[in-house]
Amino acid sequence: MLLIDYNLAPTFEPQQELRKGTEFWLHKLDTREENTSMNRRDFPEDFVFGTATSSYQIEGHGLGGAGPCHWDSFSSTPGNVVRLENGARACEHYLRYREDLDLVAEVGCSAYRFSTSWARVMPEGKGKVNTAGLDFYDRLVDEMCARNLQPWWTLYHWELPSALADNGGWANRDTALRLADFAHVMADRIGDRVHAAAPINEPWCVAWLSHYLGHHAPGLKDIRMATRAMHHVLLAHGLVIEAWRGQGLENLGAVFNFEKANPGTNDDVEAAKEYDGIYNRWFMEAVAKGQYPADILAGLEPHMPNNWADDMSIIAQPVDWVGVNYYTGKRLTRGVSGTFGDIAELPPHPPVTAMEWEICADWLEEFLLRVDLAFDGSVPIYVTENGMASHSGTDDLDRIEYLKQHFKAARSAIDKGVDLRGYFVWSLMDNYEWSLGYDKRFGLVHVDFETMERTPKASYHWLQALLKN
Ligand code: GCO
Repeated sequence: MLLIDYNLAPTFEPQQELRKGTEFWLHKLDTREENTSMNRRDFPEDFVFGTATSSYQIEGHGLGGAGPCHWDSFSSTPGNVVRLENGARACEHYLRYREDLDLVAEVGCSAYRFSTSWARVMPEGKGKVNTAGLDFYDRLVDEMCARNLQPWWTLYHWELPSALADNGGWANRDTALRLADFAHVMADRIGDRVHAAAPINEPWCVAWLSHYLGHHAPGLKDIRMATRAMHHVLLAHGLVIEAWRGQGLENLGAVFNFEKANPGTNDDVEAAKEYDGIYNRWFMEAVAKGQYPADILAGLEPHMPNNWADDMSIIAQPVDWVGVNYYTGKRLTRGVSGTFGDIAELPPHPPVTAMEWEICADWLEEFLLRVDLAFDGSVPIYVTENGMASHSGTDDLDRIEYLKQHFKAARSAIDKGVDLRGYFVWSLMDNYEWSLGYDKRFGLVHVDFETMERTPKASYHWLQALLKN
């Protein structure tokens, strides 16, 4: 196995040659003809291909007796979400899940990554259960099994019940304990059929993005709340793993999101290192090694909850696999010199996606190698999310090219010895992209948000040809 010593200090890459702008990039391609350049046999036979979604983004939170969650109130507060859009209707997957699972099966995937809404199952976050909610997930899992799709379950993908938000949400340690209760109730019902499970989707988003940057619910910008959330979300991960093991569940993992931290200039190496520490190292090192990176802890320690170190053994329980959610990287500089966490982003280099996210498949390969190294090469890895938002409608040649490049990067990581076992495309269909509402379309399948009609895009057909080849 190739070992790379990242030494966790990013290096500055001068802008020798700007990658080509998206338009030029697209002109070069006739991706449909190039279909043959990649094929299913490039990956091991038992390699898992899947698509991913999350509950609040697709189900229609207004359906089926779900309780209010913090995304409902955050999105109804002006300035937080474009056009005050929310997930009340979303893709109406709650009603159309059979049709949606048909689409996953027909594209040729063998797995489907979904999440369970806490507020749908426990409208108050604890105690009384909404039977219709539990029944929904029971049917959903049955329908996956009926289509030979492995159910890949994420317990929590961000819709915190409002009753728990009222008590301080992730800044309150109690929320971690309550999540473990929810995990237990859910696993009692669907644990016998799920193929793999992870407690939390993207702890960085739950903590830093939502409590320090304020971009996601609850929209806080408070270092103390953020620090507590940084720890409690990991504690929740550990408590849920513990609860599930106690119930006999197997194949339990952790899903992290990663972003390449590039120094904007030669003077920005420290800023990039700090960004990398908060974003990439904090969560991964806590789970892999049971410790927080010292440079980041130095900034956060004054705000850490009492006796936090006692929780590290719960957090670092062994996992059976690690999920990598990867989309992009940033070019960073220091905002106010010397202030912890004050890091500014410089413009991305083209090509970029509709999110203005720089496209670079090499960084995916780098993270796959890095995660492998962090876990001492001992844990299977899955790409649990990767994909792009595009404005190109159903003729999404850009998405085909994006996926092709990233599949190749994944293949290359396997060649270098990474035990990569699967790849989930984000996302099955266009959906609610959080504070960016319904404009940012990540789907392999187009959704008309008026009629709810689903139309497979060119990328869907490309993937189908690849997987059935
Ligand atoms: C995330 C989430 C998804 C997003 C996707 C595109 O990474 O933010 O897992 O809910 O929709 O990543 O931003």
